[in-house]
Amino acid sequence: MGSFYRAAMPKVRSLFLSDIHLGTRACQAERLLDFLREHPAEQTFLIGDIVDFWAMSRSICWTQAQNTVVQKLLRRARHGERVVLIPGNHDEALRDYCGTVFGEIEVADEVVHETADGRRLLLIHGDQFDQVTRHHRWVAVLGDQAYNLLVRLNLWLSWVRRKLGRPGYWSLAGYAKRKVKTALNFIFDFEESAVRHARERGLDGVVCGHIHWATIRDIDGLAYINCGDWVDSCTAIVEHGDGRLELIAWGAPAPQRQALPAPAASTAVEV
Ligand SMILES: [Mn+2]
Repeated sequence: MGSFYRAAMPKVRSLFLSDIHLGTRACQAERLLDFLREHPAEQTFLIGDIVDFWAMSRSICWTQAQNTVVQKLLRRARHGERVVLIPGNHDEALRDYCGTVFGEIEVADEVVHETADGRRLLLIHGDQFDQVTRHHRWVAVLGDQAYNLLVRLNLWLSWVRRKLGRPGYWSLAGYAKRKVKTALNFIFDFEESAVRHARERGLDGVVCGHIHWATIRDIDGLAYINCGDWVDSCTAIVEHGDGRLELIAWGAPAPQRQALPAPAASTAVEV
């Protein structure tokens, strides 16, 4: 019965997903199922952190919807769609299986994908480019509103310090701002490193995940593409029949996110 709808729905050429973080409470499995239903594809690339073994070692949250996500992906592979799993750092246990096939899903460390318009893109999770905080927790980023709140909080704090007779001036907002700058530098370093790697390999660009910040950008003539995540922003990259790549935000109700030149702070999940 589902096949009727599937036949009616035009297939996209490729689907790129990353950072689904199955096994965590934050995973937006229902929205992903909804997205998958609307986007049959000739090939599906799962670009890392699909199952969050790190989080699961602390506590497991495995819902029916998450189960269905796995079933739907296996079903795609069974029905002749190409499905490739590229492990990330949260599912690095699967890296031992690179080069093998299970349930008709290929497991690979990385893939060089050629788009319909002939561009060669490196598909890789991206933790390999995360030099700054490679083994550290993600830096939470504060938005404008939080910043304004801090400015006001700081006025109060200064008053308290004066009352207590503490000399000097210490800016809480300034401190927060430096933290944000550090986080942004981290992202720029990551993007540059990814693109540099693709260039050294003679490729036209890179499709990755890991930092939970979806984008399609041109960096020095190369394509930098990030799939985003399914714990907060619910984003995916789609390749159409003509090779055009599109970033799809699946019903993300966050207009303030655009005003903020920082990644959506994924509260529960570290990269
Ligand atoms: Mn990751």
